[in-house]
Amino acid sequence: MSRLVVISNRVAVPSKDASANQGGLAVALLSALRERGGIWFGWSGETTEHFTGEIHRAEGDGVTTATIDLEEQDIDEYYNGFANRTLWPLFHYRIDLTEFERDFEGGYKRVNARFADTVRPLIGDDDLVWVHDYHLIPLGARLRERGVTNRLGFFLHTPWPPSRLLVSLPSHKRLVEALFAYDVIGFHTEDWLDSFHRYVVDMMGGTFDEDGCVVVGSRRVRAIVAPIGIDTAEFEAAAVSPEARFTMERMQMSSTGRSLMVGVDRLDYSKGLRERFLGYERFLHNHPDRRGLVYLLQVAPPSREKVNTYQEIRADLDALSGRINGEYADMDWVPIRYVNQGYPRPQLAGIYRAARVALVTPLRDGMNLVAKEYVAAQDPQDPGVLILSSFAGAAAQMTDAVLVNPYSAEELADAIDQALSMPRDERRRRWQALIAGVRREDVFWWCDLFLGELAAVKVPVTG
Ligand code: GDG
Repeated sequence: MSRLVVISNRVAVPSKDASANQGGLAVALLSALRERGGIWFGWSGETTEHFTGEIHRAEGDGVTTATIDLEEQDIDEYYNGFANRTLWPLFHYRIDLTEFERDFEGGYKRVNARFADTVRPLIGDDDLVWVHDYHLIPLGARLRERGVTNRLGFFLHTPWPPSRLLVSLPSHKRLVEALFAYDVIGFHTEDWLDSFHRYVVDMMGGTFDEDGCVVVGSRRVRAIVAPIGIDTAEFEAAAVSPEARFTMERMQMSSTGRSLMVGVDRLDYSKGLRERFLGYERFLHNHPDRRGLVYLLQVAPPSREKVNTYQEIRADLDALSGRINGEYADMDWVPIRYVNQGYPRPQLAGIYRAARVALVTPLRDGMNLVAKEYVAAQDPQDPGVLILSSFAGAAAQMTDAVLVNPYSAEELADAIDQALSMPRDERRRRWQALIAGVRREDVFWWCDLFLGELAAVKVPVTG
């Protein structure tokens, strides 16, 4: 079995501590690395005055990580710039928030070249190389230029936007051409894959060969759908752990007789928090009889705080939650508990289990793992209801959720009413269908699917 080299912007630190805040992706990649041997390479999260390319190696729990420090300017232009001010909003259909700065692009190119220079000597002849996410799209091409002939895979964790949006990026052609350095490219859904194929056919004259690979000139690439899952078994166990039980009791004690609805999202405009609050406000307006009997706990740990739009959304949500609470709260009830901190995973599992309803309503999301975690954490005898945006990648698999258009306050209000009134039989029927999928297509399945495709590439591309 070939060794694996995983490359992503940040590297997960291996840990045996179950309460460590490790998501499913980290768990799956670490387990693949343990099984195959290899290295996980990325940015250390630290800055340095002058980039040296010095590699910090660490061994832990059977996995080797290798990280590099970047300069302040790199982080401004590459991470806070091109990745999170240009590509992230553009890939989430938000041209209005997309910033087009040449400097950002310069930084993006420079950091991808720095990654290529430093990781190159760590790649052995037969290694599978798996690059992750929009931060590192050109990395494959930079590695090819440095003589890497290995099988190279790329997985995009975000949506792939329709061509009409993508072309607003001045360098869109170069970005897509760079993807042809990879052998396999993975997307979460058919929708994102279709948008990619359409771009390649319409804008680059691409065709398909007999194996279903897309061909442009002398280059061909296999683009596949590989929907990511969670570590379902681990999450189901976490939901009945003593820590989760304790959390549930704490939640129940603080809200006797009231139904909890939960939202858990990084504080990000793509997650539809503003629209969710407005939908909930509409629900309270439309259903005076329900006031005081339900509350929304929104967990929203801040992210990307150096980017202006993230500071703005934070201020906006502070004001909006304050306004809704001011309008509807009573002496013994507050409709929204809005919390800007994260919780350890077992506590999170307890919160999910205590919640009668989950509101997972992003305006656009590559997949959305919270939807799957919520399902995994439910009590099979008395499960809660998942309200899920049709615009999350997860909606393609989770068709037994209550699917909504997150832009419509009325639709959200109706969905909340439907979820709170749903009889136990229907809740169980929907949940059983959902959990079957979440168990079958877990994160290990996803990892095997992608690596299986990559390992099956017959002749590694040369040069
Ligand atoms: C990107 C794509 C795609 C959140 N709050 C806490 C906490 N979290 C964890 C959740 C979940 C993870 O963060 C968020 O994952 P999502 O999938 O919802 O969203 P992104 O961060 O935007 O991830 C997304 C994903 O990549 C994988 O491909 O699904 O579409 O945008 O696991 O539980 N974890 C803990 N405490 C918190 O308070 N421990």
